[in-house]
Amino acid sequence: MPLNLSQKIIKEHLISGEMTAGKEIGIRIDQTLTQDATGTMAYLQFEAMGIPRVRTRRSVSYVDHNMLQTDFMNADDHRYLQSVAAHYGLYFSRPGNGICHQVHRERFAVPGQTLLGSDSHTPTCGGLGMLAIGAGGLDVAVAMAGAPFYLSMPRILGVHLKGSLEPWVTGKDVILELLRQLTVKGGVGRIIEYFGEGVASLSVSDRFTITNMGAELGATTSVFPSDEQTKLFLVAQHREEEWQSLSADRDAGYDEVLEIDLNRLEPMIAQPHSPDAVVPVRAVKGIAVQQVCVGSCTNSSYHDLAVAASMMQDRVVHPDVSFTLTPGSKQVFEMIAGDGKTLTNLIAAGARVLESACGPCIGMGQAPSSGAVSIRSFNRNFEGRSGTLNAKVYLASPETCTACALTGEITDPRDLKLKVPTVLDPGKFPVNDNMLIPPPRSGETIEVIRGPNIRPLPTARTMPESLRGQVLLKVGDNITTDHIMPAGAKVLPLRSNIPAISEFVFERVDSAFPKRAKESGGGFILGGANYGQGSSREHAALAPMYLGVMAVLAKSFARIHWANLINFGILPLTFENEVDYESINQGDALEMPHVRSEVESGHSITLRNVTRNSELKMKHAFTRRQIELLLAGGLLNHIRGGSSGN
Ligand code: MIC
Ligand code: SF4
Repeated sequence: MPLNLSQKIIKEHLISGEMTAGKEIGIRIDQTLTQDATGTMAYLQFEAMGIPRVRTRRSVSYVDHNMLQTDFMNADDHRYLQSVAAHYGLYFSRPGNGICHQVHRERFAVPGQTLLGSDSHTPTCGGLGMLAIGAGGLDVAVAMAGAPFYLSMPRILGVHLKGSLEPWVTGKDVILELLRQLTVKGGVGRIIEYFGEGVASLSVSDRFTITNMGAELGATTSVFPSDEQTKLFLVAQHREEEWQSLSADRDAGYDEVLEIDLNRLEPMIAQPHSPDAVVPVRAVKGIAVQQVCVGSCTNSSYHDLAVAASMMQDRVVHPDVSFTLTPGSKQVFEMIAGDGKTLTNLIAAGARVLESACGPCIGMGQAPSSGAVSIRSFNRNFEGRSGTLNAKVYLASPETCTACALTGEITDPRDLKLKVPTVLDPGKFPVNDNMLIPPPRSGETIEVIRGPNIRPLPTARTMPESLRGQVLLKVGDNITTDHIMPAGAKVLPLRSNIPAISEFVFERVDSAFPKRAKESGGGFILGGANYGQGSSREHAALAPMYLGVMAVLAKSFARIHWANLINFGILPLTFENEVDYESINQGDALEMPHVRSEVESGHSITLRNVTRNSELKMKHAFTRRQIELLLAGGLLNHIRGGSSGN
């Protein structure tokens, strides 16, 4: 039977299950990545498994999120990560070496291999023909231990690309158009596979932008064929031997197909506060802009920065605008510094060049002024994520961003009538891996150094026969993990300290939540559709667990968060009858009298609303493996209990 590319890679890595959409499969993981904000937890969990050395082909620990060192906490975490990497046999990418997804694509991604990363934008490497999936840190820790990664077999959505992009239209506009059409829920349970004659016209930088932001569709991952462009990129990275040609079989089918005519696209922009609130730039032109940021793992390649610099040449940033640029990696930084014009032009134009890291994307500095309009080349514009609650963040291509920085208002770059920048990637990138520390041959004697901010992992209790508690919070649709567990410069340093970080759970939604949860001895959360979209941060499950949350009752869940809840022993349940959502209110006392036996034996769970004296049914789609985890109180308990957990 002819296979599409996703099926081919999955088949090659399949350890258990069959490739039928919706059925659980287990796949072998070749590579893993972590970043510092999720990595400390992942390595604490890995350590708890008692395995002497990682069992993957390549595992890399990056430091890119928690880069502001305003006290000892982040620096201590960096030191812990460096020592733990050496001890257990991982590559360590030092702070300053760049954003994990940018560095990984440059130095490690291999077409046809699998990658599991504790960051939701791990699918970026799908731009190079990899099957790259984001997951919670605990799942990544388990993969580092050599166990398979389990997921339900996604549906494969084929995106047929036709034609080629017009000047000033970019990969960012392709993915923004897809977000416009499919919304932030449109990719859930799907792999987005690109095919067709339009693929060849897209540079690998454009492909990476598209696969990166496929995360915003809620997709499991996105993947491009590995072709001549891929080869050129790997040759330029001095890694030609890792290239292989990969694409779907000629007559392969897809579960669904969508067509995009690249020639018909125009510059697009996502409006506040969701990546799918997309309109053409011209529809919102003229809105005054106070900040512009080019960077993040979506758009911080050499190409992106060189285009911005060429547009800024002999011009100056508009007086009302603060314009920041972030080179995605040290390699990109060296290139903009070394080509004799990019960095010089940017500095001369008044741009603020930041260190290679996530920076403003995760609220690590550069919070906009009150009520400011900020135009960013990033991938997420959730409310408050920038660090300023009432800022209005828009997402657009580096070209559109730079046009706004020049004029001080939202501007379609085509309207500036500038010469179209011609930036070609060099035939050879400057490769200097001196900030990547390879794993030592044996790490046993290397001491793992823990600072006082690294606190022991909290443990979950096994599932009791019945659960009783009140609805601690009722929320609507599309609640993000940024709502549940905010990031930013104040909260991120507490990622290794669950008791401390749990004080911030739902801070921007209802700051009294942690106190209420503790005083009531735990309880339930009531959610709408697509609950937990966005980041892979398992703290959005771990911290609520610490506060006593026993179950989340929602209309539907985002994949990674759903898996994280299960991993930490919190029941994610959906309504048998969605209208029941309306009948439950915050503060209602609920009871699941036979939850343990019902989870064990079927798919339906009885929920009593004690306050309203009514009864309804919840359901779940757990596999046998997940049921065992839940009964044990989560994956770590399950592993410690003697079973492999997998
Ligand atoms: C994000 O973009 O939200 C993050 C910060 O990279 C997260 C990971 C995290 O919360 O540490 C992600 O996307 O998974
Ligand atoms: Fe970092 Fe932003 Fe990318 Fe997340 S989305 S990995 S915070 S640059």
